[in-house]
Amino acid sequence: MASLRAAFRLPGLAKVATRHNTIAAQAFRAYSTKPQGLKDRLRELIPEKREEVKQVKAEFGSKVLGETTVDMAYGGMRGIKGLIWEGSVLDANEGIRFRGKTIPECQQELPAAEGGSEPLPESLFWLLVTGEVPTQEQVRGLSAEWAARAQLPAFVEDLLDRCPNTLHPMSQFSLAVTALQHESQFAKAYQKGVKKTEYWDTTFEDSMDLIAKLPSIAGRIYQNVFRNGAKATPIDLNKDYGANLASLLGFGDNKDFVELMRLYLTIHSDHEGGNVSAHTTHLVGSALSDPYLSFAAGLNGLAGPLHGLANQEVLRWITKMREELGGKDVSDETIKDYVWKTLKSGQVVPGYGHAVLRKTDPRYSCQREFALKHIPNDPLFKLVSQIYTVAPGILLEHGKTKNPWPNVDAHSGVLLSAYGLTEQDFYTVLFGVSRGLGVLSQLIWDRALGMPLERPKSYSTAAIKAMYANK
Ligand code: CMX
Repeated sequence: MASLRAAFRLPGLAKVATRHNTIAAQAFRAYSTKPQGLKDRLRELIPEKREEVKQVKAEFGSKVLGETTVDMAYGGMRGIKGLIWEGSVLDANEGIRFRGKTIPECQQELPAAEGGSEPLPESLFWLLVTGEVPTQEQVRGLSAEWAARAQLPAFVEDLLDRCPNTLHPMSQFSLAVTALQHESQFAKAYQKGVKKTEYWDTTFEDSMDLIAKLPSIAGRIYQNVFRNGAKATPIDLNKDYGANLASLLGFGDNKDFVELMRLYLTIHSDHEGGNVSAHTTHLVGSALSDPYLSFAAGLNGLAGPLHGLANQEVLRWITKMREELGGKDVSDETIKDYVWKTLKSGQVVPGYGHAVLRKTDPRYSCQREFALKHIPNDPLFKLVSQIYTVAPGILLEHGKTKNPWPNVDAHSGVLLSAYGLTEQDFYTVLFGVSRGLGVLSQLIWDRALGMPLERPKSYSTAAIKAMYANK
């Protein structure tokens, strides 16, 4: 409760509070009748978890997790087991489980919005933080709390408004998150000498503020870059996170798009600890950089074409294929030729392959299910489905990639595009909004468990030769 009161005292929020005073008061009253907020539950769980980790270290601390070969060190540390990540675990064949639950299980068990069927991202965040499925009331409380914290400080709005339209949306996103560091309660508490055991408290507050503000940042970038700075619908304190994001983008009236946002934000949130955006956020956070600086670093990693930017690249790649065909029908043969052309020119086929997965990504499959339900006749969806039947065979024949199957990014763009969100350069920003839920829930636990500075050992090639040559 204290956290929500604090949120109402934030300088940025004061301006909105004037505008939405009545609604805010209603939201706060509604929230204050809730039995238990997320922070209260977390406060209860932390001592239990600290004890559990202490026991695990005492009992299993000397067990061997895996061996590291020279190839692994040169090969992007693929397969090296050296991280702890509480929210999710990725199985190469089955795909992701969030706190032990598969995506279909989350779709079944996590609270949805009234009249909706997709899980609310709020409920997934609760699950990631606590390991527990929240009640409808707890989820509503979280929606209200995030809506109440969503307002950006004026200087961040100005900063975004001054960015040239030609600056990539992901760079603007990272810039805005870095600038929000001005608000960090963790950084201020650290300067005042807060005790290590209390780090989690302000990390939680910063994470909640940051997650709450991500849709506002994304909406402002979208309106500025693609809608000539049109005024977006303001945050509605009675709406959920996905619905507010949809409104800020200008698609709030389309209930299917709102449902898509809820699903999208849920499935892109977390993919265990070793992927670039998650690992980077964790690594930078281990230096006790606050949640804003840590997440901005993670976003910069997400903006790489081998990671999150692949969702933008997939649509570019498909658009280029259509252009090259000059209006002729796309057949299996033309797709084959185009995939081979891509491979022979030394480029990757975007949306295919994965560093861990060895089967079709369940995040791809559930987006396909959504498309079959809502947009079965969309021409681009049909084309993406056709590519799915052709590309894996060619990647297998090519023989390089260990996983010829599609990943999450092969499908997200076609869904967005079907509802009119056609600006591909923006797609990774939506991935970034969702990724905040996963990496920040872990950062809270990193602080609660006192995770130390991350500092693996590296060697030079000369050192490797000296270790093993002639031995
Ligand atoms: N197209 C062409 N070649 C591919 C390929 C693809 N889709 N996927 C892998 N390969 C190549 C690799 O580049 C590598 O080639 P070299 O030996 O010449 O370096 C070889 O196959 C072996 O790679 P791998 O072990 O199968 O895959 P990695 O773990 O090295 O890389 C990934 C994983 C995702 C970077 C890679 O599959 C790829 O580049 N895919 C296309 C980009 C993409 O969709 N990225 C999004 C991933 C999901 C996400 O993070 O959002």
